[in-house]
Amino acid sequence: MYRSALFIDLNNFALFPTLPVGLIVSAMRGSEWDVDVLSPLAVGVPGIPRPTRAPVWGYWDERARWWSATTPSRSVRSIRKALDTLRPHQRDTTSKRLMDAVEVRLNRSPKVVLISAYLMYFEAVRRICALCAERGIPVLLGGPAFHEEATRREWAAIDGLTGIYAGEAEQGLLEALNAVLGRGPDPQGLTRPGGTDGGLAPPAQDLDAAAYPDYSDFPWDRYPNRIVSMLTGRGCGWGVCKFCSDVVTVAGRTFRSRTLENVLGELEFHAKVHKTRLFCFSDLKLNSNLEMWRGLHQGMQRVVPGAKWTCAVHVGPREDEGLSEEDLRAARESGLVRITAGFETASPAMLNSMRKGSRPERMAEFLANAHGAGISTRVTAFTGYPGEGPEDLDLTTRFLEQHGRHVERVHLSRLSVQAGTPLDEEMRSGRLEDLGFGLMDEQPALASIAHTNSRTTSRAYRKSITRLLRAVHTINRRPIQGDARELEGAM
Ligand code: B12
Ligand code: SF4
Repeated sequence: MYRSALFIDLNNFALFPTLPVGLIVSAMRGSEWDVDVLSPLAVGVPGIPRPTRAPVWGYWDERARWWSATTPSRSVRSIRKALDTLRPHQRDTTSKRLMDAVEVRLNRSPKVVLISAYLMYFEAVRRICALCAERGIPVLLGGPAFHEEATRREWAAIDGLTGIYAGEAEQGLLEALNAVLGRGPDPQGLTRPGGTDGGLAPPAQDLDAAAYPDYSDFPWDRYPNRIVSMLTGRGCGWGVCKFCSDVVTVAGRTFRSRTLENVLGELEFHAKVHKTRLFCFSDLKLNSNLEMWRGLHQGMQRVVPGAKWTCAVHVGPREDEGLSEEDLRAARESGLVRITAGFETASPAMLNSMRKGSRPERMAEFLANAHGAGISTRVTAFTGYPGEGPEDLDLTTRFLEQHGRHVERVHLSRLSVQAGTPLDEEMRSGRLEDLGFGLMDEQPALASIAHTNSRTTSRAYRKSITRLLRAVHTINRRPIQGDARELEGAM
């Protein structure tokens, strides 16, 4: 039978099965493919630990990380890079344990190997391709971040790789499979080594047409809780933040939504099949489609009694964002125990410059309402946007000090410029040079661009950063509300 495939899921996230892999496997089985799924966790490779409560020394750890990442000293940066490669997750995806497991599966002679990978898994993919090349087995690679031609070019040079599919699998997967097996023409989105670039496949349109993801191959006994990842749509209803790489990825382009009935049907299906009532919605912003958002509040407990769930929302500029006190109470009653919002900063000037569409006072109101409704809140924020000065950081610090009682977790990171974003274009145009912001090093294989930001090296800026890190640490040291604990770290 030529329809036998090995699917290697490199996205080793230890809390729940990988949604895109479940979707693809389901589509292949529906087309009579015999698929063997290899999940690293199933063969004992631990996943990336997700952040939970900050340890006592967390503040000092964060200070050291911030300093080593922003110092102009190239030697410190390269030591940091070297230390990064020693982190356990980097070792694990290329570990002997995983490669041995790959060899065992390859010895069953699949006709094709599929790999789903984030860009940080280059080395693992290279090794797997080498093993496949020894046996003459074609390899089809896909993942969220193959949207840039320069990235595909770097990856297409991997020995033993037959093709990279840049697109949502619902749109062209079976054609791509036939093509790498030499049984059909190359569809749009399929890039071949040494050939011309295959571009990007168009975004999938009829999302209801896809079969529900098949999670039966994942190591359920190794997850701490039985969480199912759900997706009601693709892209983000706002979609214009200049730094946002989510809306330029293959599945993030343009906003599309499933129907409520289709989503409720899937919730009911997973609850029965996997005996669970815990759900993590991976939508970029679940309140993009208010009909879906409010429909979930009304329908959730009907289809899954006792359901608990978590999601991310945008506290944006629309008059009705679905986040009123009443909405959030309804959400809580439907089982929403933890909510995440992209806060980014409390500086109105920075928010405008990013085109974030949020206002600090609206964010404060949202946090108070969510907390008041009994929902555990988490916000994401980052420093280092072009033009940001100590006064902007101080606004964020003051906001967290003032409203911190309504926030349970803050995920604070440093800006990273991702290829294909409006910020990337702005930086390349030289328009940010006056702000001391410029390109340092292109990393096409990672779709990432290292940058310099001279403003972050001033004494005043560094002082403001330490105050901000302290405010974040104070929040992250607190224990989390009981009800949300089962979903802590899922996002
Ligand atoms: C939900 C999510 C998570 C969740 C769940 C992840 C999981 N493994 O299930 C959590 C919070 C755990 C998470 C963690 C991380 N994530 Co994440 N995450 C997302 C998010 C928001 C949605 C992912 C998703 O479900 N998309 C919907 C599905 C349907 O789309 P998809 O994954 O692209 O898959 C489609 C196509 O790519 C294609 N496809 C995929 N694989 C294959 C394989 C083949 C053979 C073929 C033909 C096609 C194909 O078909 C799929 C179906 O349509 C994306 C943002 C985004 N825009 O995608 C980031 C994103 C995927 N994450 C990213 C990152 C960096 C991370 C972390 C490393 C962050 C961190 N530092 O901790 C970790 C690492 C997790 C890991 N790899 O083990 C990056 C990856 C970028 C990259 N360079 O590759 C993204 C794109 C965000 C971003 N813009 O930077 N993440
Ligand atoms: S609201 Fe969030 S997902 Fe939407 S464009 Fe902005 S950063 Fe991206």
